[in-house]
Amino acid sequence: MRCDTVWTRARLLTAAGQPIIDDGMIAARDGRIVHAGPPADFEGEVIDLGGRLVTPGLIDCHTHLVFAGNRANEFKLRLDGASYEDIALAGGGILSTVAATRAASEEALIAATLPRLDALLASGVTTVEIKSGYGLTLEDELKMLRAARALEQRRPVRVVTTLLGAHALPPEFRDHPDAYIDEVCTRMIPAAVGLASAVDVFCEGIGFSPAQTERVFAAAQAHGLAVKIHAEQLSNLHGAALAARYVALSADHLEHLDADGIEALLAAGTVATLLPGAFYTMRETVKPPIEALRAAGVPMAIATDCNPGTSPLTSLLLAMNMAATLFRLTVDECLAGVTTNAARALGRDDIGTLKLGKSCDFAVWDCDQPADLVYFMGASPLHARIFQGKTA
Ligand code: DI6
Ligand code: FE
Repeated sequence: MRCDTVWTRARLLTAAGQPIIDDGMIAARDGRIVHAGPPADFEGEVIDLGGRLVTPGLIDCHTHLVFAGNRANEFKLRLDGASYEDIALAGGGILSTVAATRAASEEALIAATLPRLDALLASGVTTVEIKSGYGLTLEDELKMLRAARALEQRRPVRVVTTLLGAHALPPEFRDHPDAYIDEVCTRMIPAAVGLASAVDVFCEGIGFSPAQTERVFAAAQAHGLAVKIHAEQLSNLHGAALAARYVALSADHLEHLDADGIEALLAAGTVATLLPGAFYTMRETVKPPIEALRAAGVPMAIATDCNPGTSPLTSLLLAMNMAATLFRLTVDECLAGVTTNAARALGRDDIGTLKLGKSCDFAVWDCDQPADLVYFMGASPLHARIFQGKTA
């Protein structure tokens, strides 16, 4: 059968947890997979992969990749003993990135983000989720979302955008949090339709309350947008259970998730997204309840949470290593966390596995087993990245 491109001699992993197909073949037409499996009769441009490991393209399903400025100084202050909260209360933290991001043009944001995006692509990423959340005004939140979407014109990558207007209380609303939530619900969410596919909230003592979170979720659903949540990162406000009531795509962080929250996530089909980079950077001590999530069968995703404060991490491979080393996820769980379950955390059924009709996004690795991808830290064994059927 005619197709555009045929890749041969792959050690082919069509989906996390599946057996590897030695001498595997992938064929694509118009950027979609028309075959992924043992050798078959397909004609097209032939590319010999020389027995290298092939996995679905990796998906980083939770990042704050677009921002201006740098908070290495805060990293130094924390080494000198200051806490994340001390720094935030002194006007640093998220609000210092907000000031820099508001001052940056859309083009400057794109330029500042490209090196971080290139690092993710070098770790085999073909799809990346990018949140707003450092603008905190209608104009600046939309500027961030436009900058994120514009990255698709600069690099061969899929960008999925999320409105995170409820990331922090901006200085101009310092004493009026509910008025700011009004701004998010009545102005930002309607304006984000068409620019973002989901709405996220930082539900935390230093963020927004469950009641404020619920107002944002109701407004998102009224405008046909999916919801996600930063929940149970520093305390248990039962944000995950609230998100599950709104059939959230994912609940993220979850260090302080309890049994009721696990049950709610399972019932709603909401993905538990683990962010080990923030756990590591903040030197947290309470781990997410991995064994209970595993026993319950809640799908777990892994992401970098790349952001300038709590997770300055631009390697999804290292995020997998941290998930295995710190949280004791298995190799198969790590691979599923950055493919199958990451796609589900974005509400996407066209990516995450190498199956008929899906986008032909895959990574070719200079190694022969999935454990190599989780085990090594630092150098990326990426040999080639294929996005929509073309070598990227
Ligand atoms: N949780 C986090 O860890 C980041 N945002 C959030 O909701 C922190 C973002 C920052 O410090 O810039
Ligand atoms: Fe985050």
